[in-house]
Amino acid sequence: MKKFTLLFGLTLLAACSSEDKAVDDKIITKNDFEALAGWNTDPAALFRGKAHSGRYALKVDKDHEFSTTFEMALGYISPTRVKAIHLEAWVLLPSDKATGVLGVQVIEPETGKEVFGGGIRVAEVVKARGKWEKVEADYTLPENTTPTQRLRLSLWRANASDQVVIDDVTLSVK
Ligand SMILES: [Ca+2]
Repeated sequence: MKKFTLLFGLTLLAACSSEDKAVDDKIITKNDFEALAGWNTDPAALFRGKAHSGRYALKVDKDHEFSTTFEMALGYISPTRVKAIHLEAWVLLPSDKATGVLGVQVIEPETGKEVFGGGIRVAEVVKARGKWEKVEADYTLPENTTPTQRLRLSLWRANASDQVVIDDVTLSVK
């Protein structure tokens, strides 16, 4: 019986870990921003209140032109070339004065030169005001990217005079 239990446990463990791995392989970053405040991140750069998950989210407003930024070398994301990516996030626009872009870029590490740029113009996609809404988009990356070039994701205020809030962001390899 003891042997059986052990075997069953091991099988279960193996099943769980292989399943987790299948999911993790595709995800580049997934953030609910709950554990970010104070970890080298100015708490004032985060939204604190009724977030989509928990009480923290990412924001831009009249005092914050860009949000805290995700950045990672393409070669670190995947040993093979990243051909396309999928972005999804939850957005809260309090009013029509909230615009902003959830932007994706590939940049040269030394010069910061943009080799690819895309993004979701949230006010054009999100219909509701004062309510969380999901947005998503796919991007095909250029064929000549190199492993040292960096994938960057951030929220930009554009010409918003009201705050733009995003939560539960997932960026994955498509
Ligand atoms: Ca959150």
